[in-house]
Amino acid sequence: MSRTVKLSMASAVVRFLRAQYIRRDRAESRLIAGVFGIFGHGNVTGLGQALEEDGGIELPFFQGKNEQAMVHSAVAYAKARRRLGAFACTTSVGPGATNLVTGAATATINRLPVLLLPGDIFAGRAPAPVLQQLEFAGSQDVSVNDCLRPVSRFWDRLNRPEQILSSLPEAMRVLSDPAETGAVTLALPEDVQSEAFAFPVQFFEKRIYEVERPSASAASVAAAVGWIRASRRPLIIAGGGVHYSDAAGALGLLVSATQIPVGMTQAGMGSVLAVNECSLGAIGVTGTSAANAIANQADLVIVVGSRLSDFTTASKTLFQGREVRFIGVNVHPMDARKHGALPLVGDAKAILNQLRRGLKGWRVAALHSRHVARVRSEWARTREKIVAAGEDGRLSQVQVIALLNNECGTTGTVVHAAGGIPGDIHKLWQSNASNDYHSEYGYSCMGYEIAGALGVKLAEPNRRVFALLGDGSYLMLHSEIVTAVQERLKITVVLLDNHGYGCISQLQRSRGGKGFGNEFRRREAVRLEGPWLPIDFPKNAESLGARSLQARTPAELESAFAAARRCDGVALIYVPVDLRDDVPGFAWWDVPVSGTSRRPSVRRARRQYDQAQKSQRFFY
Ligand SMILES: Cc1ncc(C[n+]2csc(CCOP(=O)(O)OP(=O)(O)O)c2C)c(N)n1
Ligand SMILES: [Mg+2]
Repeated sequence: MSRTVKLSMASAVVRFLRAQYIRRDRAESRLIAGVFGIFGHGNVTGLGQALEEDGGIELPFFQGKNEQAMVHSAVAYAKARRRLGAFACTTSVGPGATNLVTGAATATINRLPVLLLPGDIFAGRAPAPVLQQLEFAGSQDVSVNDCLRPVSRFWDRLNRPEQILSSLPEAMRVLSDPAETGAVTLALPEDVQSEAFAFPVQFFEKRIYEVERPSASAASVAAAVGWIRASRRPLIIAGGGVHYSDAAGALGLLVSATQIPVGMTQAGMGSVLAVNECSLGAIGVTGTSAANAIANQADLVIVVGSRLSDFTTASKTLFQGREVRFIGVNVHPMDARKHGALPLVGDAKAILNQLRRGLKGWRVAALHSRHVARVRSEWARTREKIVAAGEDGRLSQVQVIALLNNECGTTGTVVHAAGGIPGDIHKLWQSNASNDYHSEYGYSCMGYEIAGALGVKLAEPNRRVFALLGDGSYLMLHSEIVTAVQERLKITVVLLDNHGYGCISQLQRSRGGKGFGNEFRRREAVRLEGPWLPIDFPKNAESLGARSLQARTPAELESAFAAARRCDGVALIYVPVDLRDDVPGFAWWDVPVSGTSRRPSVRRARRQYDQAQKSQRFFY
């Protein structure tokens, strides 16, 4: 008989998590690096007690201020760690648990590991309905935690302490598997957390989850090599999978050997640096003129680690080459086969090395390289014009981006997620380091930025970390400023205030609409068309413990950066900017315009929409 130890179920969870490790390429680290938490009656005497007694330095506790934000921090941590480490998030029952849903979706869509441990209603049901229990008349086997099922890659409710013996190893398998990973939810009924049970001692021994680097089959690599050798205008799309698999080096070698140009998705930025003569920068709806011109005529697109979202494919209008075909390099078979691609299923680094060996001695035609050089220099000239200072001397959003790009150099990382910023920064950013650009554009979740910056700083303490966000995102979720102050984490928040949901307002107007519901104005008569709301963002940040700085001109921004550099804690740089759309776009985005309207501008926009839709292509 195996030896046992009597523990509360919550203590057993904590002791188990402390002993889990992840390893890739012989580098080993803790799979669960720490726990974010907010306590309530649903977890304080269970998991809270267990963390206090058994967490130790191996499982440090960080106090969240909003459950959604905790998951954002955890997502950002996992992304910065290239999935070689994750955080757990513990919550109470009810609202604490449902606040996790948006964070869980953010994790899952970005394929990033996060362990969610919401408290749940009593398994024993004696006091039912417990405080915050939403009852379902048709079943007593449902709680609000079931909302987490469709946004989780693994979901379980542990109604008996011994269920963790089978459930926790499965949860760890999913967290550490590159193809399966995402949010993993273990709902922990509050009575079960506290229940004592004799667990086998062996359960708490060290376990290592090895992240393998599976290669693609020789036959599929040979077929892909044949396609590439036969191509005249090939293009590589680098997505987040390049970073997750730590494959930027392998991509660099392939590209320098073959001269195939590279366009990058939001998640793939930094895969090749701006100085690389094969870098076309951003691709897609928010892409550069260079990347989109090459994509438009490509006869072969090699997609590496991308989900091919509508922003990357310009809603399926980007690839107009008559006989264009696709090769899909991806650890997930679903993504590898998108656009009817020849699938190379496996690890990006391993497969890029296979392709390089297969392509030995081959490089793209000189004609293609000359075309790439031409569109690159055209784009460089266009970019210069876009970021040039305006005549009024006031800072614009694009100038802030260009100056922040300089400020980051090789040692800083920008974190962004939603609003007008992602589009402009994707197009204009010039990566000086592979990890200088952290975008959450899978879910593009407002409010990710500051919490995300905190997560990046925990993962990469030696980097300078900047959260770049709009006033709307700030208003939605800035509470983790307090957590950063609490943890003495140095982060710099750059807040661009355009008095509203600017990018949505621009979208509305660009589709023939009148400004409606997107500006931060007081109500006048029936509409929000009165004076601007007097929001004092610098004071708000200061009240939370941040140092506030302001900048209205490029010179003021430079000195604010210098002051932020000297500041040990959280600094907020407040920059008022205009609500204007002067950055050119080089691709279409499918946003349906009303089929009928009293406004002539909307009817015109609908005709343009119908026309543009004709360029959509489907590949099987
Ligand atoms: C949680 C969430 N709610 C709504 C949206 C839709 N949305 C995208 S951008 C945006 C406006 C963001 O405003 P702000 O942060 O000020 O940036 P701006 O558009 O002004 O640049 C909205 C409402 C979203 N992406 N995320
Ligand atoms: Mg705004």
